[in-house]
Amino acid sequence: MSKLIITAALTGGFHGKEANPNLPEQPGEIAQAAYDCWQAGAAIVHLHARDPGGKPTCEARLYGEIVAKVKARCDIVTQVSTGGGPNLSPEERIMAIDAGAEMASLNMGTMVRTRFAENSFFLNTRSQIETAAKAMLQRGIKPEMEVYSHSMFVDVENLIRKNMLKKPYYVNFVLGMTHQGALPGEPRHLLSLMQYLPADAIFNVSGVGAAQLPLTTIGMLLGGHSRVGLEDNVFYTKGTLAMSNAQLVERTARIARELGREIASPAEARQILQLGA
Ligand code: KMH
Ligand code: ZN
Repeated sequence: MSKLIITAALTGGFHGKEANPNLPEQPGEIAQAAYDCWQAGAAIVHLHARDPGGKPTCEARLYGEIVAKVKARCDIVTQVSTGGGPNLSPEERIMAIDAGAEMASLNMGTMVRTRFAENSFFLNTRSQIETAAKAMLQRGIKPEMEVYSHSMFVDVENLIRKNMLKKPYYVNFVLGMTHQGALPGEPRHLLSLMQYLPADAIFNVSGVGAAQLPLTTIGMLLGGHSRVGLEDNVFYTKGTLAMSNAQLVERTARIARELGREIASPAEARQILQLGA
């Protein structure tokens, strides 16, 4: 197995400090959290931007400030979100790719929210996905394809067939979202989703809420990579809020070492994912 790439998802586009006061929202605290996660073993940082009032935004200037601040602190791989938040349109969300990051998320299908703007669409049509993939390819940005259910592999295959992706194809299984169209955070879904991975794909596992620890641990045993952080889960254990994103990264690194899986540095992650190739 390759070394384990740990991704830290610090902020997200939904809950904020009301859910956990340690969740970083503003550029300075996001850069500090990225640095702490880098020291704890994270090789990639998944970034969302918030305006001064804490509202999700994909404004390139603000995103650019965050990416620059993070790069000034350490060599962690920067990954911006094009998922944004429930208040943002696909056209607004794609602006994030001009923030100067090495990677960006690419959500591989449309779902309906059942919380946070209930019954609104998390819109990702095939043409929007293709437009985003082409824009990332032109900029040398590596997409992380966010896959929430089996049917989204139709769009993964579509991008591959149309040469809009470079190998290795990077798939992040996101399990446990409450959106209609997403799969619950259960190991059986992870095992079945893995059957759909195309050749030349590398996978990562993200679990939302209580699913984060068990699913990311199973994922690392299956040869995958792991994403943890307050974006996906604000608790350390049942009823106990996590002290920081770094605390969640430290635990995942500790578990991996106990399981005999070494941790990839940012430089090693760039090699494994062939960033900039
Ligand atoms: N909210 C996560 C569960 C994105 O930012 O584009 C999935 C995500 C998507 O992080
Ligand atoms: Zn995100």
